[in-house]
Amino acid sequence: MRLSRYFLPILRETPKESEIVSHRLMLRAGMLRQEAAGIYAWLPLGFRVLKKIEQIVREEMNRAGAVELLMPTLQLADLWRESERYEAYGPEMLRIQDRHKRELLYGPTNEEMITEIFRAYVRSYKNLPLNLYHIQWKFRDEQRPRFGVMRGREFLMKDAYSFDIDEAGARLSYNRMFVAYLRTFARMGLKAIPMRAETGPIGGDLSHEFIILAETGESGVYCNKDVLNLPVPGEDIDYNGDLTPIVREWTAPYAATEDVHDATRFEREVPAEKRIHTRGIEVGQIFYFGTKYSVPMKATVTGPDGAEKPIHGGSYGVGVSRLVGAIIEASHDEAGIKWPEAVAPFKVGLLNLKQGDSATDAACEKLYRELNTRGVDVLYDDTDERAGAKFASMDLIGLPWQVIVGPKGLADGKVELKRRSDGSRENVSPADVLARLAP
Ligand code: 5CA
Repeated sequence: MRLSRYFLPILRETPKESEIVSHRLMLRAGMLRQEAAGIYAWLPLGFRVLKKIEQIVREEMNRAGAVELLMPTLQLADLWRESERYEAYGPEMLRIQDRHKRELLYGPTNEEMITEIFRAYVRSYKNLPLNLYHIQWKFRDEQRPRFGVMRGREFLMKDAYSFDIDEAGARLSYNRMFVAYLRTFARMGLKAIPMRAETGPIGGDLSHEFIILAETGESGVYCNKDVLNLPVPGEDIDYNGDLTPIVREWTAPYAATEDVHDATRFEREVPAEKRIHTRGIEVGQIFYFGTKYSVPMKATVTGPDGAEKPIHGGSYGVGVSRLVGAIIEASHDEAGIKWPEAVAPFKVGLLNLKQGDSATDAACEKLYRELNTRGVDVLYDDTDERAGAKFASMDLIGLPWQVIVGPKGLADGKVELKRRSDGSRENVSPADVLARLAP
């Protein structure tokens, strides 16, 4: 992509409405535009990151055996009356009427709808276990939308729903999602800690929140430092094998959100030097809620003995749009964002320091063409901004690599290769750039 043809409205000034660094950087880097409180337009750079995150989530869900579908954003109120959540959900639910005066709502979550789909088609335990998911916009009329995409009103969520014949089966499904979440967040360069958590309006008695430690997080959390160094399962993990040892290892060190924190246990189990009490960002939450929806909504299957049984369910959410902010909170410096390569909007920024100079233009065009041919995402700054402004913009938008092409270096056959994560720089030939960035 040529910057001169792109749409990247960078702000030089710090926008005053932003209270935390990720929100500030997303606005400054031209990723996001607020349209109403907690409702945002995703500008091209932000949209690229959102799609990268979504794709990682999708790949790890598929690997764990979940099946993707897509449910609508609007739902019928009557469906929620069946589970008795229509009144209970309260003012966070956005209620809408159509021209025929039918009551609709903009879905804050999809337990009811997926249960309705399940019961329409699945009759036998032989079709279980089943895990269906979608990645869809949700709406929650939060009392205090804030911190940009961290607590929005409209936000993108991945929500998966598991169906099993009994509790034992449902716990295996829960474990599969638990492990898939460890992998998902690690692939984004994050250390997400599973913590025991409250279940709130989703219900049930078994739940973990996946938390990124950060001072700017909204939840108070307590944990044992040991949990920060546990190994994340590799991509060869067998989801049909026994995952209990992994779940056990990850749930052995104390880790709990403040809602369920047990101070006596914390002090008894965790030596003083290993106690962490800080704040965190909840990037995902998983629930086992048994028959909470299947009983009132009559979602049953016939078991091996021929008897009808209500299915045991769980639901598993990831805050896809919140993750964009969470990753920035975890990875930035004074100059701007530092994208982990897996979620970066482009892998490389190519800077022409003297646009209009025939030698630098030719070298840049050649590199741009060759990188593109090899499938590397490049943002080529071919504008006639001065060098200082180009450096500042590139650091701000945080692409993992910068290739800096100026007349002085070129005279020696060299360009500069800068790594954004640690600021390290090397003078290399254009051929080496290709070898390094497009091996
Ligand atoms: N039905 C369940 C699991 S699918 C559910 O809705 N869980 S949830 O309420 O915990 O939401 C799942 C994830 O969505 C959260 O972990 C969080 O990362 C994200 N999320 C929730 N509310 C918001 C919000 N207002 N803005 C941005 N992300 C949010």
